[in-house]
Amino acid sequence: MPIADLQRQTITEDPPNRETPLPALLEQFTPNDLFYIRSNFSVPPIDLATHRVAVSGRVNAEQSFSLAELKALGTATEIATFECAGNARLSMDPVPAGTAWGWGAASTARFTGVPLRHVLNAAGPNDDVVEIAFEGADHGTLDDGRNIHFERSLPLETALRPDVLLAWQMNGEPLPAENGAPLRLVVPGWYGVASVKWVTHIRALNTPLEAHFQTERYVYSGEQGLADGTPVRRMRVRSLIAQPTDGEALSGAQTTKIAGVAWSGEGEVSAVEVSVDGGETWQPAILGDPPGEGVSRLWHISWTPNQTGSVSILARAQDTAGNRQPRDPVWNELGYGNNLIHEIRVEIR
Ligand SMILES: Nc1nc2c(c(=O)[nH]1)N[C@H]1C(S)=C(S)[C@@H](COP(=O)(O)O)O[C@H]1N2
Ligand SMILES: [Mo]
Repeated sequence: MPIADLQRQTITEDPPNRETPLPALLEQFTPNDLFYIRSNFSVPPIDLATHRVAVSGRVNAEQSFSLAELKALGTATEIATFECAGNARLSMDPVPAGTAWGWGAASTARFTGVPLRHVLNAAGPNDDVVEIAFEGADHGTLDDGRNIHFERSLPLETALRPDVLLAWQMNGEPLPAENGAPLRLVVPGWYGVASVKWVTHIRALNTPLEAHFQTERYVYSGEQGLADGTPVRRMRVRSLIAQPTDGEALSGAQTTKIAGVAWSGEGEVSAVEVSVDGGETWQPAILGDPPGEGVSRLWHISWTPNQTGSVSILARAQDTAGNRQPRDPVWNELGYGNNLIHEIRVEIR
């Protein structure tokens, strides 16, 4: 399908949650109008002209910055693949509560903004700082009645990484409203939740943040082999088949391309293997140029089906840290980090 005909699939309209159509992942950068959206609350109204970001807490000089003042601190561009930690939640058994993500809660873009460390250094964090907290303008009421803003924190050493940005541009365009305009955090390699949208307040803390979206959500609980409360951080290795798509009909005895993307937040993708017989046998895929750690890498194979009927295609990736994908979903209570091997079925006629 031509890219112009692709559309996001809306999972919920308000708050906006939308999946990227998988064929769009074959573009080096996911077009802005196809980038996935994950929001816990409604998109907050923000006056772009007067928007300021406050930096406070354990710093030498509390201050606030206009967008123009942030831009004057320096500009950098980073390519990042974002994935929601809840991606593929629907493939868990039983399906945990939470946004009903199929496979499309992932996208890649080029983000431009100021390295966060320049902003922090301008305020001068005190020696006792352990975390930096970020508050978004979005807010809402939880089931238990608490009215809160979206708030998350990063360990200080992560916040000071040179590739962590406060970004105002995505793929050379102003950040779309649903992706956090005018300013969002970008934490390459980490599950999307780290990349706080609509940032209004940055606080330097001398104790770890206790907040709903920090300690009650986006943590692994009830997963075998992991301590309860382990925070969701680096993206687990994953490969997705972008072409053909699940349920597509193909003509037999014709060569078709099976293509997709793979990434890992824990190393570089070192191999992708494809099976066209439901996982009995596997062949190595041809990998595209390495795009850098944490960024999605293209792969493909050519395939000439010599049978008719329903065929199951799978693709699995490995990374340089030795991580592989499980065939069966690994379950946890909140439905995070499910990097099981992607499987689709096609109909050969
Ligand atoms: N302020 C705010 N930031 C947020 C969220 C949110 O609900 N509010 N969702 C987080 C989650 S869970 C993800 S996966 C990413 C999604 O970014 P996107 O909507 O640009 O794809 O934003 C993160 N930042
Ligand atoms: Mo997410």
